[in-house]
Amino acid sequence: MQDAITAVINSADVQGKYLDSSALDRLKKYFQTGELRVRAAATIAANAATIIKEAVAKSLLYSDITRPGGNMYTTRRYAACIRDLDYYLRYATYAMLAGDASILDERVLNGLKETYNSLGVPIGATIQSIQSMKDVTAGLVGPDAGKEMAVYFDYICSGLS
Ligand SMILES: CCC1=C(C)/C(=C/C2=NC(=C\c3[nH]c(/C=C4\NC(=O)[C@H](C)[C@H]4CC)c(C)c3CCC(=O)O)/C(CCC(=O)O)=C2C)NC1=O
Repeated sequence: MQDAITAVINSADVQGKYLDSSALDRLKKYFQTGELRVRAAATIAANAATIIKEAVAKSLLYSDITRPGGNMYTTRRYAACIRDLDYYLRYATYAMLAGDASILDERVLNGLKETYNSLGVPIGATIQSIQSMKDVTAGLVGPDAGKEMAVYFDYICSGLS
């Protein structure tokens, strides 16, 4: 896993150089948003269950997915879906704190699309529910932190599609 600091340092190190001004700007931006990131992570942690519940209500409930024949039908599969959404929210929060998406590649997206395809988990509906989490989260943490979180929710969606 990388973070904004190691990403900048590793790329300078590969070239055997000190940090140039654009690398320093990136670090400065990251440090300036530190407080914002920590506050957003605390708010998300305290409201995770609510965020997921509202996102599910907006995107998945009352659709064919929750009826017989749908992939969320039966308590076991419904619970698996909620658990997956909790993974996405938690790992997007880690990535937002780190200011880097690499943790998503390593721990979430690796092999996920293949798993979903082999189990018949609908990817379009999954993306829709992640987009709903993005909206609900932004409503809770505010537009600036919401924009930061959006980067990583979108990253998961493009990794799935
Ligand atoms: C931390 C990284 C990580 C991820 C991301 C993860 C995902 C993941 N989701 C799975 C299943 C599943 N995922 C879903 C999810 C959904 N079905 C829908 O219709 C909805 C659209 C959607 C929820 C948004 C369902 C229903 C299953 C069970 C499918 C089945 O067994 O038939 C499985 C198969 C094994 C299992 O059932 O536990 C994995 C590996 N596991 C991990 O360790």
